[in-house]
Amino acid sequence: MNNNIALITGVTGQDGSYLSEFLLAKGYEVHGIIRRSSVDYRERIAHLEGKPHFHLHYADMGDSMSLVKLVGLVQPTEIYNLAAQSHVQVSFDAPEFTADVDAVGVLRILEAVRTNHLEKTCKVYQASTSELYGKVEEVPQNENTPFHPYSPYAVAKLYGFWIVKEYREAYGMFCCSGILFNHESERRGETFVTRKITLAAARIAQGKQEKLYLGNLDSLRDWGYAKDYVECMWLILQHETPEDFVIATGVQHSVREFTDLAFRHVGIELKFEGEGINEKGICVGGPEHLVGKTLVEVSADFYRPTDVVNLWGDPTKAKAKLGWNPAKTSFEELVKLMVEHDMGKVAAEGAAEKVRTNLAEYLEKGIVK
Ligand code: NAP
Ligand code: F7E
Repeated sequence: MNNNIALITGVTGQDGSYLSEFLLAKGYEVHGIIRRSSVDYRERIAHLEGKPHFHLHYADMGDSMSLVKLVGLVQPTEIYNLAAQSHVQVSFDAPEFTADVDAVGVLRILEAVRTNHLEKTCKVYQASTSELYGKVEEVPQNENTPFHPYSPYAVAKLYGFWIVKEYREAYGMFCCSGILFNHESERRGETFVTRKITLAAARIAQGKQEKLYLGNLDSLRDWGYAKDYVECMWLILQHETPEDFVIATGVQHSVREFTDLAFRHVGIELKFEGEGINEKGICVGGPEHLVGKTLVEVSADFYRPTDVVNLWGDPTKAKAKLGWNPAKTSFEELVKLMVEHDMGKVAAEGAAEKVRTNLAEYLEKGIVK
């Protein structure tokens, strides 16, 4: 009998797909939660469907009954709670839904474990976030830095963090939070800033998009590679004691720097001129027909009511206690692998992929944030 049974909420997401691959390679029986949708959204896990040790079940983070029943059926030894409304800007538009899934959803998972009397046999990993530091009170941020959440998303995630800590102390459960800083990949959702940039750079280079509109170019992030970060989720649950960990690279860059590098990789040199809402990225090198053109503009549509602008993680504890290597994939390698992937993806896009083209157009015009 296999004693390694994982239940992953958010299995269709960026992290859920990489974590599934990671756990299957380790010999786990992997169960994932999916939601019914009117369109196919299982692109990231399509290659895993049908594999003997990979199982999908319908449930929803807003539906306690479905979670209790599923935890009882699967009898997991490890739960990875990755499901969330994970877009910070969207959380301003849908704050109640965000709170229900990202805050109360965590409680529902913990209670599903207790209801099935699995407190002593099932460990729980909670996908926490650097957004908890929000309007930062210290730079760089570590496990002792005070929290100052600065969006409905972050406030909901703060509840998730504290309820996990509470159940650990009240019921002796092995449940912990990974406080993960931004992590990206070729599977990143297309409305997060990195993927929006790499796709736009590829489309502009191939003549399929005119311009890229962005929000705050000064915003600073500690960007890592999602594939490296899922290993840490597993390491946190293998540690002898349940503890919370900051997972980050320890290196910080601005949105402007990310943009500059992504465009460089497609052979376009940008020069940024102006300030704030008037800043523009002008092509000063590359294909002749683009030189002199403004390829990047700032749009107020992508500014947030409150924005987190200085995230920089200190992964010392994860390095020392988990033996995790935060420098496995550098910022430069990350940008390169995302751009190379998107150059291939855009080249393959044709008339048959009209839906994707529409999304690109909506993103460009700020209709979809
Ligand atoms: P993602 O790509 O947006 O995936 C989110 C997942 O949650 C999707 O599988 C989504 O399912 C699922 N989900 C949303 N609402 C649900 C509901 N009501 N019931 C069931 N499933 C639901 O996010 P990610 O980047 O992989 O991030 C994974 C987790 O880490 C999230 O909790 C996020 O908040 C957190 N986090 C992410 C980062 C980062 O930089 N990526 C950093 C820190 C923390 P559908 O496919 O059906 O929408
Ligand atoms: O924004 C700025 C924006 O949406 C990063 C989630 O995975 O990581 C992610 O949240 C920064 C922000 O990610 C645009 O204002 C400028 O300062 O890529 P993002 P995020 O908000 O950091 C954390 C750790 C999570 O937990 C979340 O789940 O970039 N920015 N211009 C823009 N952002 C977007 N999306 N689009 C722009 O055009």
